Amino acid sequence: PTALNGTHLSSDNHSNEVNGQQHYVPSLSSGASTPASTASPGPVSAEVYFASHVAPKSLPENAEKIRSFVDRHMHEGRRVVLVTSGGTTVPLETQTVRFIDNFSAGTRGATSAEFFLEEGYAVIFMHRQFSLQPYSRHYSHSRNCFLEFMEADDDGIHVMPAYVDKMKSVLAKYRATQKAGTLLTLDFVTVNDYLFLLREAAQIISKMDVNAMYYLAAAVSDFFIPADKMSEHKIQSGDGLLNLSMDQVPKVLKPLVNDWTPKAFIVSFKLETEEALLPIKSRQALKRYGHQIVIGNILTTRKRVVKMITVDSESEIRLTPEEDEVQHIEIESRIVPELIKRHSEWIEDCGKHGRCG
Ligand code: PAZ
Repeated sequence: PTALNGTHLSSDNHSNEVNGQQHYVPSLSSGASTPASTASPGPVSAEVYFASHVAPKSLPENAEKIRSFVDRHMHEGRRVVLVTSGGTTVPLETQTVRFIDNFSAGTRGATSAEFFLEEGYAVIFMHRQFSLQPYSRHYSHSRNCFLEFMEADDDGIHVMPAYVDKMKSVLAKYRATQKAGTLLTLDFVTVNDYLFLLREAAQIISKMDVNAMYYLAAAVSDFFIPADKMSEHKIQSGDGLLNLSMDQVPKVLKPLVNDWTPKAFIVSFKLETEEALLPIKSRQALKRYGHQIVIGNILTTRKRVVKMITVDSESEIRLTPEEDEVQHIEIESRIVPELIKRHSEWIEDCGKHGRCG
């Protein structure tokens, strides 16, 4: 889902004369819900996208970090999982004042990363800047501000006794992960940052062969404004309505599966708000991209129910009200072990048949 804060969208294309300057004013075209929109030409290929967009400046430095992380853990015989987390943005202007955001706090990704680490995986945590992160997530949310857990007296500052056990346990895991060097965090903001970083990471991780898993929980924009059509400066509000026309973001799962990292075990997420659409869209994705699992979730119930869908199976993980509300079990503690089991089967099958999938 996509939200545009404070900006009204309408459905006619036009360009706009502001202060004698011609500004590109995009128009909204999101299919059936916008009857006046032009017919969709479909997404450009990933190849065309990468050839016509500029890579983020941080890419070479991040590539180096990924390379040495992967080399080290491959050498030490660890499996690697790339977890994507949080939402991507779509800027409306090159000098960005406004942008469209995608819903995701990063809870799914950050929580899952902790469980992968506990199970011995090395984790590349590719997350939206300032979204939740493993370990710190327990205290960084406004409802869980760390100041609420502290008290001060003449001896200094302390954690309040009621919270010591939990904080000690989180801190111990955090320090152990730091010591082991099993967590690499990399951030993105825009969908462009995300696409370039994912491709770069996948091409490096591909040397892990079947020992790599992808856990694609980020909420990635479906529509964007191509660089050559974007307004350089802040779009002016003087003329009233803003009309947006957006292209479809290329479907990079296909080259990810087929070209960038063909032997990895790939899990994607599908978020819907209509229950009936979830299995249909999940199966469509599996068929279209040929990866191993889609985890389907509904916006309002995502913390207690998910569906795991493969080409020939469908199962559900559901927390009971007792588990959810009283024991505060996190559903990721059930999702991750199940995926690790399936990853092991994948590795075994690939070894037996000499080919994967
Ligand atoms: O980060 P969060 O816990 O708030 O939300 C997680 C999620 C719903 C974004 C994730 O589980 C998901 O479904 N990601 C894929 C979204 C999509 O279909 O684009």
